Amino acid sequence: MEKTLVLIKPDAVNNKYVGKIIAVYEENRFDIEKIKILIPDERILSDHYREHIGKDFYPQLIDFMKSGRVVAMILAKTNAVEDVRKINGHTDPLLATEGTVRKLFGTSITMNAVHGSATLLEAKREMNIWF
Ligand code: 3AN
Repeated sequence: MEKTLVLIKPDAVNNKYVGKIIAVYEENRFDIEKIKILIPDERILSDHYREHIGKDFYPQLIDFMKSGRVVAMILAKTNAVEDVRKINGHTDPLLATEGTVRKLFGTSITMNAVHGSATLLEAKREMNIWF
């Protein structure tokens, strides 16, 4: 079964959307293989977001991600990586399709509620970082 990493970000945890967001993945037939809640440190985040180091939004992104608790999950299903990306929606909640997690629960391009791995290779790399 294909696996991918999903993070529920501090904005969504603070807004008490964890249950609602997990329900969306379960309704889409994902199995929760692993789950934990943590406040990520700089080391985890700089590894996770290494492709963005040096970009103008990077400091803001890291400050936001370490500002509170994050729910990290490994979700499993056929075609898990692509399906999570579809369910999550566009990076910017304003541009996300109706019904997607980011449209429903995100508020800005930084506070966009969830992360899902971009590719199978990234999923393997990110699962090792968080679990
Ligand atoms: P996605 O999570 O949709 O794959 P990435 O990997 O391009 O998006 O970006 C990682 C995270 O960095 C996004 N989830 C978002 O929070 C933040 N981000 C990306 N682009 C911007 C931007 N232009 N301004 C602010 N934050 C951004």
